[in-house]
Amino acid sequence: MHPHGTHFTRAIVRTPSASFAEGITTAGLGAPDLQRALAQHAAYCEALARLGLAVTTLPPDDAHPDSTFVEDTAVVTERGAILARPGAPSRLGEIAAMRSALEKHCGDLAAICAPGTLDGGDICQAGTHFFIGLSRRTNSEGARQLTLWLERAGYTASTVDIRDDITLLHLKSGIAWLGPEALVVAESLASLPDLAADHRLIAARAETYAANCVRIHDAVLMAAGYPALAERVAASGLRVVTLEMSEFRKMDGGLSCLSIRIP
Ligand code: CIR
Repeated sequence: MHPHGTHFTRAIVRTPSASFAEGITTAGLGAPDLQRALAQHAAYCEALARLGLAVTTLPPDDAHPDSTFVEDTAVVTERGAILARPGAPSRLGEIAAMRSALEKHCGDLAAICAPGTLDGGDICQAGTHFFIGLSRRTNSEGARQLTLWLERAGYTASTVDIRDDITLLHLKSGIAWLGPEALVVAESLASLPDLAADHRLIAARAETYAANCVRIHDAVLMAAGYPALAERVAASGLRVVTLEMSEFRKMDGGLSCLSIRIP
């Protein structure tokens, strides 16, 4: 048995659109190459399939350049799913397609309502507990609504305020729960008491990008090119699978945000 939050049967992804380079970014790494992004996306989907997940691919949506970052549009748990309400106005229109896609697999959906905002990238499931990042995208009202919903489902939740950390877009840009074996934490968040835990793996500043990784079954999907963290994850007993993420990084996207994973 895999711990809660690490076992999945299905994933929803969305192919990057021709407008991908017009999405929001602060990375300063130059424009992404669409062909390369498509190839990296295909390899990502293949990795999910190899882990046994049925992958549903939504068609590209030119009107929403950031729509390949599907994770931000919903929070899916073993006990139901809730639609998010992205904090960036240009991304609000991404929810409709996700609603139809998710309804097929998760039944009735709850939803975060205005004035709440919440990006799925701010939500980190750690077993039956959820860390909710308060960020430039997720406000306290969004966090409050999600907390109520999670508590009703029998989970616990706590907030982690990352608004002072200009290096991180979302909470999960800086942490990943890999099961009881390890909580990956970016060095810039390491002093936060909310994230004190046994078995922490601190990602050095030069490897912050790799702190956004995803455990699926006994494997951890990690961005390629960050050997120190990869070695430490492997030493915790999990199998590391690396994926090229350069074009998504240019658009501030982490590895987790390219999929919604469904238990
Ligand atoms: C945005 O700024 O919303 C997108 N360009 C990137 C979103 C990345 N999402 C994530 O890491 N969960």
